[in-house]
Amino acid sequence: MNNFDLEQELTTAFDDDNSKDDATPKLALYVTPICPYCIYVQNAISKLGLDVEIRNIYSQEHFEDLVAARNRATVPVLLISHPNTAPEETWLPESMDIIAYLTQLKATAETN
Ligand SMILES: N[C@@H](CCC(=O)N[C@@H](CS)C(=O)NCC(=O)O)C(=O)O
Repeated sequence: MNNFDLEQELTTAFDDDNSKDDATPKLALYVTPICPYCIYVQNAISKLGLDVEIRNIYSQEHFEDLVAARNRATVPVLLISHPNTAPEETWLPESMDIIAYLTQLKATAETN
């Protein structure tokens, strides 16, 4: 995700036309328990105090969803779901990009 896409994501997430509850994206992080990059992202999530569902890909269902979406099983990947806008889902890989997105999401939420 480049800076423009990131900005679009954040703008969509807190669009004035939507109520805050409807506009807030639902977040799920695909991980394995032994992946250091995943632990790194989960520590950042804890520090930011964000509500992110953790999906362990040792579960067949989560593994299949991840591979279907990305054609690979590399983790961590953040699934960003917008219930009311298109595109409905964004799969964001790369631990540093995930943390950058979540940090900006938190900052944007605090200023709204
Ligand atoms: N540059 C990536 C590295 C991610 C990575 O190497 N993940 C490992 C686990 S720690 C993995 O999923 N390896 C298995 C694979 O790529 O199929 C990041 O920072 O997120």
